Amino acid sequence: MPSRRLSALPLAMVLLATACGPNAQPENQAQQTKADKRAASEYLSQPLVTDMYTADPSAHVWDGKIYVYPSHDIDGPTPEDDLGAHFEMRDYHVLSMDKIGGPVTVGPVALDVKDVPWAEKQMWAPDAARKNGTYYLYFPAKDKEGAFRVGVATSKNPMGPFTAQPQPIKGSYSIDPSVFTDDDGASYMYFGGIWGGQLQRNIDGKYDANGSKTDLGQDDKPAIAPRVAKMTGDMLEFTETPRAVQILDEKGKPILGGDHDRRFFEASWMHKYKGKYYFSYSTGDTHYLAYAIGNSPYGPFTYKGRILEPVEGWTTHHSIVEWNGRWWLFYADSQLSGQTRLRNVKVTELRYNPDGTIQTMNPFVAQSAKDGAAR
Ligand code: FUB
Repeated sequence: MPSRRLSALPLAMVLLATACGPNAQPENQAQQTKADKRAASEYLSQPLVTDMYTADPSAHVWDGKIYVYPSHDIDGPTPEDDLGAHFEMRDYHVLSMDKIGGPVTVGPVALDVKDVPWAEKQMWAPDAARKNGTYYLYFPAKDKEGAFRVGVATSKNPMGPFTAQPQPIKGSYSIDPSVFTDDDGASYMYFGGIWGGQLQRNIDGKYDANGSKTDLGQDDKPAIAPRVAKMTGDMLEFTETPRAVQILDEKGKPILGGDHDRRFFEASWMHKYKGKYYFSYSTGDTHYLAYAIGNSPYGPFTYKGRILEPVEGWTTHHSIVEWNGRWWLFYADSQLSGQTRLRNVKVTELRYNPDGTIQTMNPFVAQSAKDGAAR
């Protein structure tokens, strides 16, 4: 993915910023010294974990405890490019917390790419689900042909270790799986991402290695849509061919490909609030977290606005979960490293307006707010 000018903490500030995670050092401290300076107090929230780099946090509350399923960023050798080749992740670790703001436990390796028979590399943003006492870890990875597929692995423990199914989910493609279970017990997987996520190379559900590198290049046509598919009762397969998730503007027209401030890029998440379905996502190259509301898990969804303004680093990816009667946004930025490929997960409270819209947040604390706090 392209670089933006980054800024981050000097090492001293990083050490001060080790909010609630274990106190070991990040894997690649040398990178921090390259970064520009930004005080920890300028960020809306602090990294949950500082002894490893984490991104793409998918949070769930099970039996009152918070579990976060993140990507595990590593500092690999591949240069940064527009297709995210520099995101070279090879395994997952699960985080857990008894309460938000409390200590964070980092689990051991929950799944390693070497233990997934069909996968070769790039273990990107995962999600998890629970059904009948089994935990399901859903993850995208590139297969031996270089095509992203979505795999599933199971465990009796939310922290893993997970055992992968021998094949990816039939009919799956692209990245960023996110599984939502509705009140009636039916589960749906939302997925997809353009550019490096390859959605534009899977228009008919079949991978075209020579397809476009970015999007369809048709700015006046509906943007490429994320996908949704209902899961089978055993949570291991799709019951149907994935369908397009329609995101409409206020006039009921599809958001167009050229509308980079609002069109879907990656990082699908679904949550339900007061009987409505909230589909949220990243706009990628414009760096927003946006959301749209609908009346069915299949949509259509009407665009409503932004949840989060751009963070430090090229990309963020989020989840939204209710815990203890309040709603929380988990997201990531590059505060610790100043580098897009080495991110850290965070959490902050998410607030609704009385009409059900979400209050837009700024990932940086405004100067006026800081002045007020200092008085
Ligand atoms: O972490 C790798 C990729 O970057 C994810 O799959 C995307 O959502 C973006 O965060």
